[in-house]
Amino acid sequence: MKKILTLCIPIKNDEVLLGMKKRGFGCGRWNGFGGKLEEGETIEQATLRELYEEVGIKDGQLKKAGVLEFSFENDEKFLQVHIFKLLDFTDEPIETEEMEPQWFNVSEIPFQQMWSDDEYWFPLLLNDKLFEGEFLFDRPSDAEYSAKIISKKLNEVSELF
Ligand code: 8WW
Repeated sequence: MKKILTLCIPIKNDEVLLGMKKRGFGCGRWNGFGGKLEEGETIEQATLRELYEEVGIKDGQLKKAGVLEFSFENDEKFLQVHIFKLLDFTDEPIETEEMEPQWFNVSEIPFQQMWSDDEYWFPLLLNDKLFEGEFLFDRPSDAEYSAKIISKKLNEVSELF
């Protein structure tokens, strides 16, 4: 069973906007903004809706960055995450029930408090490379436990979905 998720990283100058997830899946970690597709939505529409719901931003330009597949040991399901950058936005980030937003300089991204795969693909995203990859984890992260990577594939590609 495949589940499609979106993930969006707003970027302005040399800073990225991340959110501290306050509840649910990925709670206690910094991440971009995103979530599940609703019925009838395109991936881009879902990305913009989640961005607005989680951090109050509704303008700017989406740029495709990568597609990653995540799975967990002893679990049939996998997540296919479509990753975008958001550029040229002017709306101010706001805190929501889901996320506490904070700007980070690109040289000070808090990888120790993020999903453990992020340190591999963030540099590609920041350098305008497109990428595809697959990560197998031992089990899902929560505030106390950082999922460990059992295997990984990550490649730069010339085109995406
Ligand atoms: N950065 N899974 C999608 C999502 C889901 C729910 C709320 C965002 C990962 C990152 N994100 C996710 S889930 C992204 C917000 C990951 C495994 N590694 N790295």
